[in-house]
Amino acid sequence: MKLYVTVGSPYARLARMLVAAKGLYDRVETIVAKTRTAGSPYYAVAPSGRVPFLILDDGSAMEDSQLICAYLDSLDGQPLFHAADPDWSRARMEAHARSFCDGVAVWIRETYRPENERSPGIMVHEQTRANRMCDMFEHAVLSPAWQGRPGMAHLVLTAALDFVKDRGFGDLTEGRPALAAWLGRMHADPTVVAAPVTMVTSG
Ligand SMILES: N[C@@H](CCC(=O)N[C@@H](CS)C(=O)NCC(=O)O)C(=O)O
Repeated sequence: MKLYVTVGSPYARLARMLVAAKGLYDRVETIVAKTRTAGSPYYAVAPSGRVPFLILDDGSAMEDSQLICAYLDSLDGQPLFHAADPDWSRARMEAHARSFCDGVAVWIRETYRPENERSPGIMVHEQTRANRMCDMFEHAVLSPAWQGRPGMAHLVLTAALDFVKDRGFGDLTEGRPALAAWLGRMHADPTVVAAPVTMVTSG
């Protein structure tokens, strides 16, 4: 299979985390895609132009980190991050984490625009949302579910928090000791360590 990613995308990092956690390096070739570029050859592979994007062995294509992660986790019949039966408490956690990640992606993407094209209103809106949600996470991470075995919610929240910090927009765990301790634990997790925020690539 071929997994298309970019170096800094938090969504692509989730797929990379799954490749690491499930030991799929020999089955999945990771390729850095050229996104957000007019006429990129990547658009012939992925019409949406987004990452992550997975080409299966039979040539069929799959996009969206949620679907790709569930698929990669299912391959050996022993999912690590997805419950076989619906687990509503974990599903709720993941939805909160994804909502947070979607917001920070909009916020940071806005900063990629030339300064005179940025919307200060959108940036403030997203930054405020991110802070509100981190206040919620500060309490939530003390619960047994967040303290327990990592699931997709844990990976998504980690990828999003790291993305903001890595891009130079601050440490959202600052002043939030429970969230900081929780993230510290996640950074010690082999899954997270194996798929760092940015990756070294030969291109
Ligand atoms: N909901 C999608 C979001 C994927 C996404 O927005 N990826 C961004 C990178 S963080 C992207 O590919 N951007 C390229 C573009 O907008 O053209 C997922 O979970 O995979």
